[in-house]
Amino acid sequence: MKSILTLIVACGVISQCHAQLVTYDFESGVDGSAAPASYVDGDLSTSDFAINAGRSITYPAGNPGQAISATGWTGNEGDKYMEFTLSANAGVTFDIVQLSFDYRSTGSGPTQWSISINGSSAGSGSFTTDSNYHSTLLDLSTFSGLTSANVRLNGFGTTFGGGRLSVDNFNLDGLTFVQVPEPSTWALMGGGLVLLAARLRRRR
Ligand SMILES: [Ca+2]
Repeated sequence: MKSILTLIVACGVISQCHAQLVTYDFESGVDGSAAPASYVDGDLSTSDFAINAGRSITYPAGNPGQAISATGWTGNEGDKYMEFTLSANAGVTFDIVQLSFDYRSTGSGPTQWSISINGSSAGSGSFTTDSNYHSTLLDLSTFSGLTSANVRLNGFGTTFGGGRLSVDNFNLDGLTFVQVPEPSTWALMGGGLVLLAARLRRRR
C-alpha cells in the first residue's frame, strides 16, 4: 500500500513516469543463445534479444564489455534482423519515446539499417562501416498506448555473407501508465483494510 501511494505521489494521479523501459547491455550473453535484458521496468516484462534466420549468435568485444553479434546479413530489408518483444503487465500500457543503440558493422557487413516496432517503421539510416562503435538515437512520437512491442533492427545492403554486425546498449525510454483503481475498487480495498485491522485487533 505504501508503495502504491509513493508511486502516485511521485508520478501524479495517472501514475505516469518518463523513464528507462528496457536495456540490453549483453554482459550476460552466452555464445549460441539469445541475450537476457540487463534492465526492464517493473511494470513490464521482455523477451531475450534474438537474431533471426538460424544464424549463430556470438558476443565479441562491445562498447564496453560484450556486444551481441552475427554474420549473414545478405538479402532484402526485413529478411535479417535482431529482435525482442516488450510486454506490459496487467493493467499497464506504455509509450516508447526514445530508442538508442550502439553498433559496429565491419567493412563487408550491412550498410543500411531500419527499425520497426510492431511492423511499423520507426526510423532508418546508413551504418558507418569501420572497426569502431557508433551510436544511434531516435526520438519517437508515434508509439503510444502499447501493451506489447515487437522491436526489430533490420540490417541489409551487403552481398557479403561473412560481414559482421555487432550491437550493444540497446535501450528504450518511455512512459508507463498504471491504471488507477476506480472509486469502487478503492472502496473495496478500504473495506478490506478495515476488516484486516479489526481482525488483527481481535487477535491481540
Ligand atoms: Ca556491453
